[in-house]
Amino acid sequence: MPATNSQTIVRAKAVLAQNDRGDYTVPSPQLYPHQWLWDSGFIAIGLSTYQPRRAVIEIRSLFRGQWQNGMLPHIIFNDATHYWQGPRFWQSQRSRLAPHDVATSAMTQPPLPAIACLETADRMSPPEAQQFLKGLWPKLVGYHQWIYQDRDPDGSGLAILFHPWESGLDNTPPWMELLKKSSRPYWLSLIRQFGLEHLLGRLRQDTNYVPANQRETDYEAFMLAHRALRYRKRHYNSQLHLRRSRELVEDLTFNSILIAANRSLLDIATIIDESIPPQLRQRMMQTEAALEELWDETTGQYYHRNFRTGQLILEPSLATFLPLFAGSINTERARRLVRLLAETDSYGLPFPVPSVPRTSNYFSPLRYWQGPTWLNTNWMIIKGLLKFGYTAEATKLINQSLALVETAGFYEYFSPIDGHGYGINNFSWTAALYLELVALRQKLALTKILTAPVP
Ligand code: 9WN
Repeated sequence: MPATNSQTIVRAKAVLAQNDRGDYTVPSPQLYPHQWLWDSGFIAIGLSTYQPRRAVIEIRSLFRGQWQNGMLPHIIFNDATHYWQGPRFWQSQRSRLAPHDVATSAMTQPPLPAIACLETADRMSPPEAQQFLKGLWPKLVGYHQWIYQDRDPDGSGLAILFHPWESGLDNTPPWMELLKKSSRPYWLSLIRQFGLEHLLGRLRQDTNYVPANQRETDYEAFMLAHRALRYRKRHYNSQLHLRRSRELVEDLTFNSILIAANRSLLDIATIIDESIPPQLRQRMMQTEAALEELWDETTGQYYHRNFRTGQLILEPSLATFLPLFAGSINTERARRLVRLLAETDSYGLPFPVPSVPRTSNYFSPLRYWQGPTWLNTNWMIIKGLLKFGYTAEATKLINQSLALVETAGFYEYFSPIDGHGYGINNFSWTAALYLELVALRQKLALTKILTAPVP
């Protein structure tokens, strides 16, 4: 029996309270016991629906981890030891740019902060919002400047990612296709050749909490770790890594979110009467134009691009819909994406939106970013549909997303085939975005009433 909307609201707030560590919220006390960058963005958006001041604290605490060059790392560690890729794995002190008082990872994640700041400020009184946004302004600008200086050295407008962890969609097929063809340590190749991947599995901690068939494969997990260690070996010298690494990706997820974040930054500038440094503004415009280079006319979809070869990685994933969230694409492309979203053999499954279309060889309804439906990507697609005026489609997806949680619980992800919950339960962004989607549905309903013609 599905829970009612009001019961689930109460439970969502309880999940967030349980996972609250005072200044920030852990995604899951068992599986992810530290602070993550884009998680805290989504969590703040959910918190802002009923506790905007707590949302402000959530966002501010992300900047504890900011590196001297402006980078926001994807994880800020506390002293919890049961995360296998923790401070000892990263050793952020290998870089002189890392903060001294807190251990962090050494890569970023999709740039949610400006988006979360704007969403939160929208739910605060104007003077409080001004104070909050003004306080964070230099740090936010510093982060966006870092993205361009460090990750777009040739000035193409598209940010280059070093690792799929930076995209937030760890084992997404476009990255896995690239890494499959990449160089790997000889021991990993031998293990694969002799079918001994299960031995690697014993070294993992994530599978203590979630069945192995719902996470990335052992081989994928160790490929990901290996790639991070390569960067560590270079002491997180990004210039060196850009020169030497072959696996560099102009990632569609990251760049679409970057455009949305840049647009939020522009709005924040207007609210607090600040101006964006001219060079940054110019790069921001370039990203919007350059995103179109990731479009493939034949298949009518957007893709990731291999930075080294300049070729699109023609491996489908739900990232194709995120240019809607960016808001910068033309209406004809938006129309084609909306049509694709409804295709019942690929994305229009009973519990949408799957992270990979059913037609893909990678598709598995319960394996992490290779099939399941996630609430954060649904939220971005919903916002994208609204940006292009597809209110009926957005409302339908809001209802489907809320029903998923009401029926299955606060799981990390859900089967797009039968709606079952998988991954860890009581996952923070599922709870937070449930609350956000309830608020969004109310707002849409109100707008409909207010704009209806008077009889
Ligand atoms: C590695 C915390 C994070 C999310 C990512 C998700 C997963 C970590 C992991 O969990 O990644 O960063 O251990 O697998 O893929 O999107 O931010 O919820």
